[in-house]
Amino acid sequence: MLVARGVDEEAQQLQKQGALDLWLSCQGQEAAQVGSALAVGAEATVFPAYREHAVALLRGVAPEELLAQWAGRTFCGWDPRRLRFFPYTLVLAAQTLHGVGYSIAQRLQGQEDFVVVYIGDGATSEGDMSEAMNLAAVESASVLFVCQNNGWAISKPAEEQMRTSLAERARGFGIESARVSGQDPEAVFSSCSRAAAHVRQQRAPYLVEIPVARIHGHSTSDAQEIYRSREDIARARAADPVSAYAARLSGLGLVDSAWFDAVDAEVRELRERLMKEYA
Ligand SMILES: Cc1ncc(C[n+]2csc(CCOP(=O)(O)OP(=O)(O)O)c2C)c(N)n1
Ligand SMILES: [Mg+2]
Repeated sequence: MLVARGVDEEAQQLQKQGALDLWLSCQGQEAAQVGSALAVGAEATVFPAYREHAVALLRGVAPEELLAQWAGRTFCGWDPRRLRFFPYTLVLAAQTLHGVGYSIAQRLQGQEDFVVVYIGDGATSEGDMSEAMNLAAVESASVLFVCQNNGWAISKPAEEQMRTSLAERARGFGIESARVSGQDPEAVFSSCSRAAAHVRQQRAPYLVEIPVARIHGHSTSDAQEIYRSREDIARARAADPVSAYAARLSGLGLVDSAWFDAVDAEVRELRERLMKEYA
């Protein structure tokens, strides 16, 4: 979570300097991403949206590779097949059908068919998501949908896009589901571990909805202060899962200042590498 935060901070800086064209921050969503990515394990094939930077880093995407697309150097940046981490998909919800189709095709060929699809709350309004959920349900596809609900589709609040939770909507398609706070990585890990076990054992889809607090604007091209109240932004900052989890582990005596210093040094080195490559 700390490494993802550092890479995200550096990418935002590089965008300000003009080295990147755009950056979509994952700050506030690290616990949801790390907890879910660790729970599903290395065999799962992941179909991300475009903000899953902590998942990408855990799958083995190098920070330089992660930034390449946003510098306009490539359409992807990493090897999707080797890492089992598909390219970021900016066409909202297209990855849901890619993921379900991939899982079905893998099963037909007798190959590993466990797929994880990440999606935002706003993108679930796309027809593709409904098609993907229905197809996954009727084909009993081994797909885990992970919806990070950060409450916003750019400036459109989630309350204006849906009348039920995503977890409830999934059940309407015949997909079992759970809802777990994205504040605590361990709670996310437990919930997603149970969900992954369900997908593997039942060979059936599952959806986990994870409410998260988006700390920054939608992207570096967005000024969230225009449409979002100061209190709401302050609440998101105060609920920061990275500092909360760091404080909790310190309080329990599980990590000490030497451990934090070592992580800091690792993050500094990564940031310097990124500066050299892109600035
Ligand atoms: C098909 C399509 N329509 C519209 C857009 C423009 N767009 C980009 S991101 C976004 C909001 C998505 O919100 P959400 O799914 O909640 O993801 P978040 O950015 O909050 O992580 C929109 C409308 C797009 N990229 N693709
Ligand atoms: Mg959103």
